[in-house]
Amino acid sequence: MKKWVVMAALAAKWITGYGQSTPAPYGALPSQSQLNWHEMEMYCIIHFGVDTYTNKEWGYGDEDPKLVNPAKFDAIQIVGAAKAGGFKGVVVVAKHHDGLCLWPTQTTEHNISKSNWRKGKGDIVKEYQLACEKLRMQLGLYCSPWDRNSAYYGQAKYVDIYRSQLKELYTRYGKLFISWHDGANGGDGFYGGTREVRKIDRTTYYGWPQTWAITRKLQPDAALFGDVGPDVRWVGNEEGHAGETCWATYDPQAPDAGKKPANGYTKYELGIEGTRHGKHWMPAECDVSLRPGWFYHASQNSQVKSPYELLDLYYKSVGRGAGLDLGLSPNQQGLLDTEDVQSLQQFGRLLKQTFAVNLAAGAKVEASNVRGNNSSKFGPQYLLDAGRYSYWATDDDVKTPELIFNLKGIRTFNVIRLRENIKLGQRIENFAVDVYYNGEWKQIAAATSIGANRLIRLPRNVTAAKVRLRITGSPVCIALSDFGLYKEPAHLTAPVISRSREGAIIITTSAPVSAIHYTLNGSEPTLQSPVYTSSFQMPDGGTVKAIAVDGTQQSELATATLGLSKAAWHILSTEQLTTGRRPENAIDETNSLWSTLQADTTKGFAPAQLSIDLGKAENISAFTYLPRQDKSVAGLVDRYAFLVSTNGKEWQQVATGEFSNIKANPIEQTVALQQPVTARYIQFKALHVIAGNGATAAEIGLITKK
Ligand code: FUL
Repeated sequence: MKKWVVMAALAAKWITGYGQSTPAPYGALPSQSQLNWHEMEMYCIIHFGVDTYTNKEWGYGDEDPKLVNPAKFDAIQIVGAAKAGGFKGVVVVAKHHDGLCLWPTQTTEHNISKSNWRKGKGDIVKEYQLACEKLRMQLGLYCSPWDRNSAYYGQAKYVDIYRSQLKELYTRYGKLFISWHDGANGGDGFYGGTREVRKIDRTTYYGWPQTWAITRKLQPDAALFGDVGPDVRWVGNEEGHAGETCWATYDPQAPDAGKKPANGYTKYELGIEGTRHGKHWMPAECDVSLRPGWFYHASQNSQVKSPYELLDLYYKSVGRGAGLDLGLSPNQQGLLDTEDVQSLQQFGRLLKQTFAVNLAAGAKVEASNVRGNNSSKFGPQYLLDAGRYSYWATDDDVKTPELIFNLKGIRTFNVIRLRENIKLGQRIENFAVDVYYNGEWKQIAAATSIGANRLIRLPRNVTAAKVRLRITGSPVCIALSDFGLYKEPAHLTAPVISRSREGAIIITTSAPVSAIHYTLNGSEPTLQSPVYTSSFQMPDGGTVKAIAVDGTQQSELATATLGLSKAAWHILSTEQLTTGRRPENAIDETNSLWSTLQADTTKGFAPAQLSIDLGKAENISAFTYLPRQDKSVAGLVDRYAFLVSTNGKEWQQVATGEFSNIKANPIEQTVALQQPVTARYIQFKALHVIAGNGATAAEIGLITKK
């Protein structure tokens, strides 16, 4: 008996030694729900609710549910547009921080049944479920843990309510692919009328282990998304890109010194790159909105991302082994605007066009090594089939093999795709790609992490008949499932529109073109529109649209919505309150900073202000605050006041409020005044900041309605 065991072990060793068996998995491995998530690659997240009607990004929690009345709401239109874009599912925000539940919940009165929409009988979440079923899209749900409406927020009772909400969502709407838990937590709010600040410890308050146990039980196939997982992590920005190197594995840690690393409790700043050899399989999700904000704001209608901007984000998220979660913002009617639908459609077409044909298909592949010489099981032909998990493998001790693809002829490509069989873990450290050109090999690309997907967009077209892949580093043998060469269609990049401190509007292109056509009345430029020849002035601001044309090619549209010209503006000379970087930087039309941050960190935050003389009286309908764009959160203003004056001495406050979500999404903030005012002097007051002892601004601007 014993003898047999020994012999069996020896036989197994012999087999492994010759690489006949499947390579041993390496490191952390994905679960079934994570594999499904990786295969989806892209999905959308839909924000609609009271904010859609109040023009905010975060509701306070005191909004009347009657505000919500999407008369033409059509989930098929919205989910259909996502599908046309190539997205495989949608995450519906069932409850945002304002607490209004978009389904008829038993857990709180603050829900859709209190609206007039469909006479209080409607269920928005249900509509999405049905649309997804019809269009064969996957459904996910977002139920914000932070609830600015609930009187019980901060108490144990609220956690029970939250769990009951999840239970309802998990049991009424079919199978979910993801349960999405945002990271914004605690702060001021309505809280049942107390209107106070409530702070919670987000590492402990929600009792995540028990809460997640509910998900596992009721939705065993759903991936759990949170700042640090546990299944999918936040990439750490709301700009839609992962790091150039991005590992699917992760070692989460609490950011606070002294706290033990804890899986899924707190944000970890390194989401963008992940952790090589990390303990957990926890790939990154890159969330970004199709518009600047997550909710619909008419003022952002001209800022819908273009198909090529989306394609760029696709390369920087999905192309780096992460997922792309694109925000959609239905309007007050409950529909996506035409621009949004068109951009999605064209992006979907572009993706299909680019990836329709693998130019490496049919290539004769020479591999420097095949595991156990067993080509039928581990041969390189598996790199060129459609399977994500069929793969080419090498012997255990072969970690830097090479492959030569003898293409079926001379091919021109500009995108390279690689995928590992992630069921065996993330193995490869780095690799390079060469082409055979004029009798020698020439390197055209090199990169690091692969995992579920790696796309390399080459700076220019490459034409070759022979391509070589060199794996340049791996701790273990190779298990690669995909090698592809693709051709993204040629296009002209959109022109760039900017304005100088002197008010000159300048339109440029990165490469020479035959002409730039532009309009100033909001219409789309055509070949008949005026040709841009030199810079011009637009004292009251407005919308500039431009296209570049070269031969038969036409670029995408560039749009700039500009406020009042700042040519005549100057900082009030009496205003010497700042100790940091110059106040002038806030009106110089660049991203340079005005800052009152002080080096002495023992000093607390002191409200800061900036007063500007406009040179003449202007009719002001809104002001803008562009927060710092350098990724730092120091001095980011999240509570403001805005004052005006006719003499620069007596001031009248005309707006005050919060810049919500500015930390995660530091985009330009536009605040419309209740009523337009005429004034020569303005003052921006920073009442509160996200971090640091002073305030910062990249730009302050004004909008006029003539
Ligand atoms: C964040 C939220 O605070 C934003 O409002 C938005 O919902 C975004 C997708 O997640 O955590």
